[in-house]
Amino acid sequence: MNFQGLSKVHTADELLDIVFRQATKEVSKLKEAFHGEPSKKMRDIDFRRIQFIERTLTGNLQGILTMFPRLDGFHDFYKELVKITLDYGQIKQSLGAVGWAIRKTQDLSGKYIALIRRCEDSKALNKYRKEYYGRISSVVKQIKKDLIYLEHARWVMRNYPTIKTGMTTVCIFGFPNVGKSTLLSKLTTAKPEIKPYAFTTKQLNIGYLQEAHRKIQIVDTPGTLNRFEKMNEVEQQAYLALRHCADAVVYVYDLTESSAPLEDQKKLYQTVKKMGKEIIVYLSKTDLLPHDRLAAFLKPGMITEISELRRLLLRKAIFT
Ligand SMILES: Nc1nc2c(ncn2[C@@H]2O[C@H](COP(=O)(O)OP(=O)(O)OP(=O)(O)O)[C@@H](O)[C@H]2O)c(=O)[nH]1
Ligand SMILES: [Mg+2]
Repeated sequence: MNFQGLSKVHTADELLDIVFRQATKEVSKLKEAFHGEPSKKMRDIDFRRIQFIERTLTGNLQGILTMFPRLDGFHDFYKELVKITLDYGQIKQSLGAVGWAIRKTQDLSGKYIALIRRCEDSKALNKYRKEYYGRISSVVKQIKKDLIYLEHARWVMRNYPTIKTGMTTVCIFGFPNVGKSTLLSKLTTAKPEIKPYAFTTKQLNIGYLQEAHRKIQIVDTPGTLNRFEKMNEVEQQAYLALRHCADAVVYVYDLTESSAPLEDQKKLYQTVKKMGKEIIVYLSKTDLLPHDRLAAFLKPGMITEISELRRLLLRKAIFT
């Protein structure tokens, strides 16, 4: 899913300003066109003014409803992501309020168009016009908080990772600083931030490993500690990707222990194992390891070479 295309939700004041300003411009064009026919001028202009405001305002509000993806249709990963980053109920309620404002604008416009049609007197026309502007302003102001919340939701969603939920996906998982992002950068063309300290990655980094017609999605996760009960938002994202998107996991061990004691890394491995996903063990930083240290840990199936991991992953890839 791709949330980057969501466009700004205006505040109530901005929206009214845009709509009324455009209406004023439209009216001055009409005034020029009707020059020389003062008798029909006022009523017709107000009639068209209301039609224009109705069209512009409902068009704008409808745009918000169309732009926001339907939460019910979300993949589980994004549903859960919305739940940890936003108030799911509030989004639904705010979208409902926008729908209400559209209907109310249509009702009011219909009502005032009917009043103006029958009106012969310019004083009454002025009164109706003012009333109409006031009532439309009040409708939009009633959804002020909803527009603010939807803009907040859009802003949060824009930073969501774009995961292709239909593609075979492998998550790189492990303690902070073990070399997960380095691995992603070696397997794919992705250029994640790599630093010699822990907690460098703060969101999911995504890359694609492709060869001929085979393609696999690789997700580099923020390093997580073995504390599933008290995860922060960043760690929760890593966990959600693992749970809902991963077909397999590449678990990275750093035997140099420059990142974490081996015992802690083993414990995290056991926790991940409980999720029931296929796990491929990759040993990083082997260039820094004495040969006997590596030999003591190495078991069949564990991978130390990028080329070997690449081959194994490509065998799992989907055909494109
Ligand atoms: N010598 C050597 N250094 C490595 C290797 N892999 C990673 N490093 C170094 O280890 C440090 C951490 O690497 P990252 O790839 O940022 O580690 P990470 O697991 O993504 O870290 P977080 O995002 O903080 O969880 C960097 O200084 C890397 O250059 C390796 O195979 N050999
Ligand atoms: Mg990283």
